[in-house]
Amino acid sequence: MEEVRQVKQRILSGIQPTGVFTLGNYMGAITNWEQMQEDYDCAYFIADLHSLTVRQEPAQLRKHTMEAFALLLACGIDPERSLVFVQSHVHTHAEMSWILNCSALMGELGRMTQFKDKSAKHADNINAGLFTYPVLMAGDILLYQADYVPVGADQKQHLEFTRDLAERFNHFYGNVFKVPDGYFPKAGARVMSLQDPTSKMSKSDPNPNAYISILDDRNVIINKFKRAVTDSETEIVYREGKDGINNLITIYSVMTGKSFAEIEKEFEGKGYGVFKLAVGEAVADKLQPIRDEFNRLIADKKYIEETMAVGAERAYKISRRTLDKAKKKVGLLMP
Ligand code: ATP
Ligand code: LTN
Repeated sequence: MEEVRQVKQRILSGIQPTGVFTLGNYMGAITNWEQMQEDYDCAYFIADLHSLTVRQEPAQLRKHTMEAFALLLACGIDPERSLVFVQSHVHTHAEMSWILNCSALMGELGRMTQFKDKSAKHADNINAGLFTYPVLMAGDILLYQADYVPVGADQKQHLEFTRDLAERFNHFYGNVFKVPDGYFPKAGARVMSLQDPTSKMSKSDPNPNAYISILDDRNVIINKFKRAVTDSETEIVYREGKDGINNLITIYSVMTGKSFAEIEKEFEGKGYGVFKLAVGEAVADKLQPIRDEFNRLIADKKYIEETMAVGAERAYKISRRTLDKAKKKVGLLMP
C-alpha cells in the first residue's frame, strides 16, 4: 500500500544578536520554536541585518552573532531537524527587501510603534534602516512561504504589515507569496521588566536588574527576582493592577507548567519573599542545562561555523525560488 506523505506546514522566525537572550525571548519565542520542531518544517535565523538599525560595535556584533547561534542550539533548536542560519549569510534577504520596499508605503511604516519607540530611544540615529525594518522582516518571512511566524506580542504589528504587503504585491503582480499568520504563546507573549513591570523585558535595557539573561548564574537569577518590583499588598493573586505579581505568576507558570489557580493556592498565606524565591529557583533550574550546553558549544567554533555554512546553503536554495519568481513578476529581465 502506498504511504500518503503529509507535507508539513512551514514555520519561520528570527531573533536579533543584540545581546544574550533574556527570559522574555525564551518564554515569548524560543520555547515555542523548540516545541514546534516536532510538527512543523521549521526555519530559524539570527537577524543580524536587523540589528544594524541600532548602532553596534562591530567586534561585539560578531561575538553576539556567534553566541546567539550557539544559544539557539543550546535551547534545543536542532540543526538536523530545522533550518538554522544567519540572515546576512543569505543574500536573497537583502535583495527581496529592496523589491518589497518599492511596494511598502511611507504612511504605514510611519505608524509602526517599534519605529516610534526606537526613534525616541536613539534620537541621534534615526536611520532609514530603522524605518524600513519591517520590510526586511516581511522579506525574511515571505521568501520561505511561511505558514506561521511564532513571535512575542511586540511583533504583532509587523506581522500585520507583512500580511498587507504580501496581499498588495500578489494583487498587483500575481500570486507569489503565501500570506502568513502570526503565532503567539498563550502565556509569556509579553514578559515584563523586573524593575518596571509596565514595560517589556528587553535585552538592550541599560539596567541588568530589569532582565534575566538566560546565561545568568543561579545566584544572580535568584537575587534579581528578590529585587523585583511588586506592590505594597501581600496577596499572591493574578489581578488587574498587580503588574509585578502578575508577571511573576506568569513566569512561574511557564517554568513549572502549573496553572494560575494552582499557583495562587500553593502560595496562599505566604509572603512575597517566599514566592519570589520560588520563582527564582524555578527559573534557575530550567536555565541550568541551557547554560551548560551553551558553554560546551561556544568552545567548538569549528562546529558552529560549519553548521552556519550548511544552514546558509540550504536557506539560499529555498529562498532563491521565491526571489526569482518575484523578480520575474515585477518585470526584471532575468539573466
Ligand atoms: P532588543 O532589546 O534588542 O530590541 P528584544 O529583547 O526585544 O531585543 P528581539 O530580538 O527583538 O528581542 O526579539 C526576539 C523574539 O523575542 C521576538 O519574537 C520577540 O517578540 C520576543 N520577545 C522579546 N522580548 C520579549 C518579552 N519581553 N516577552 C515576550 N517575548 C519577547
Ligand atoms: N523583528 C523581529 C526579529 C525578526 C523576525 C523576522 C521575526 C527579524 N525578521 C522574521 C520573525 C520573522 C524581532 O523579534 N524583533
